[in-house]
Amino acid sequence: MDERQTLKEYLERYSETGVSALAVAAVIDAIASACIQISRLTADGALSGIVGSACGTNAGGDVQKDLDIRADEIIRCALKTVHVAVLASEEAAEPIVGIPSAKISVAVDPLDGSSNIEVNMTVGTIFSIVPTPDDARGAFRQNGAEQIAAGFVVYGPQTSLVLTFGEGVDIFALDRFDDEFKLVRRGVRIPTAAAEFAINGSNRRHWDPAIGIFVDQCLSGTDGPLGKDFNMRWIGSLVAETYRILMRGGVFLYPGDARPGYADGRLRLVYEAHPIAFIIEQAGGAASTGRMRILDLASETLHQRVPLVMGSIDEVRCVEQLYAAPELAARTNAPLFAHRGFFRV
Ligand code: FDP
Repeated sequence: MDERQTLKEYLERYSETGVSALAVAAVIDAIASACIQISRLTADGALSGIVGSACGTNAGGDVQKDLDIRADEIIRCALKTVHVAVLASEEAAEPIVGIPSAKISVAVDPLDGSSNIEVNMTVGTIFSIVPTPDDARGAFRQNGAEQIAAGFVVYGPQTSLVLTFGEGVDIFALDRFDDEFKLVRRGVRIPTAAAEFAINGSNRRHWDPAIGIFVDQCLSGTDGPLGKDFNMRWIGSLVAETYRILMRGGVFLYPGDARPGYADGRLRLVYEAHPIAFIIEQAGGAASTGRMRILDLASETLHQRVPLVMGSIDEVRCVEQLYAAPELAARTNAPLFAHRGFFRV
C-alpha cells in the first residue's frame, strides 16, 4: 500500500497554522484540482480536441493557443469555489475581482510554455498567492517578497506540483490511479554551483555585453575563468527549466535584449518571475534581473516583463558581477574569447 502523504493531508496540516493558512490551503487545493484536469487535456492532446492551434493574442501580445484558453477557463472556474479577492491571469487584460473582502489574491499563468503544446513537450501552470492589501487594486503591485505561497505544476512525463509557503520547497507527483498529488520530495535544495546553463542562443546578437561574456565563459569550459565544462539545455518552457534546476542545479537566463519589445526580456514579473524566484530562493538558489533581486521588485503594470537570471547561486552572482563591471570582464577575457568564443562578444 502507498503510504505517501497526499496533498490534501499536507494542506490540512498547513491550514491548522492560522486563519489565513486555511484560505491559502483552500486556494491551493482548488488550483491542484484544476491542474489535474489540465494534465488530462495535455496528455490526451488531439484526443481531447487540443491541437495547439493559435486562437488569438492575449493582453501581453503573446499568441494564445487552444490549451491556453481552456487552461484559463479551468483555473477561473476552480477559483470561483474559494475565497479570492482578485485574480490575475496572463490570459486576461485586467485583474478579475472576486470576493473583495478575501484576505488573499492570486496571480496565475494558466499554461506556461504553450509554444510547446503541438510538439508534445513539457508545459505547466504557475501561481502566486499574495496578501490582499487594504486597497485591493494594489494586490499585484507588491514586492515579490510579500508572496505567501507560490508553486507550479509541470505537465511532463510525470505531472508534478512544486510548492512553497516560504519555508522550503516540497514536490508532489500526480498519482494518476488515485487522481491525487502525493508528496515525493521534501526540502529540495539547489546545488550552489552547477555546470549547466539555459538560454535562447538565437538571440545572441541582441544581448547585453554582460550576457554575451557570461555565455562565452561557460562555453570556454575548463580553459575559461569559470574553470569547468558546462552543458547547455534550452527547452523553451520556463516550468521545465525550473524543474530541472531544482533537481540538479544550473542557471537559466532570459535577459532583456535589443529586439523591439524585449528591453525587459520576455517573462512576466507578476505571474512568472515572482513565483519562480520565490521557489528558487526557497530552494537555496538565487533569482535576479542581473542587476537586482527579483523579489525586491514590485510591478507597475500587470503584464510587465522582467529580465530573469535564476538558479544556482554561484552562476547567478557571476552574471550580476558582469553587469556591475562589464568593461572589467571584457578586458580580462577578451583575448581568450576573441579566439575561442562560440558566441563572440
Ligand atoms: P511561451 O511563450 O511558450 O509560453 O512564458 C514564456 C515562455 O514560453 C517561457 O516558458 C519560455 O522560457 C520562453 O517563453 C520561451 O521563449 P523563446 O520563444 O524565446 O524560446
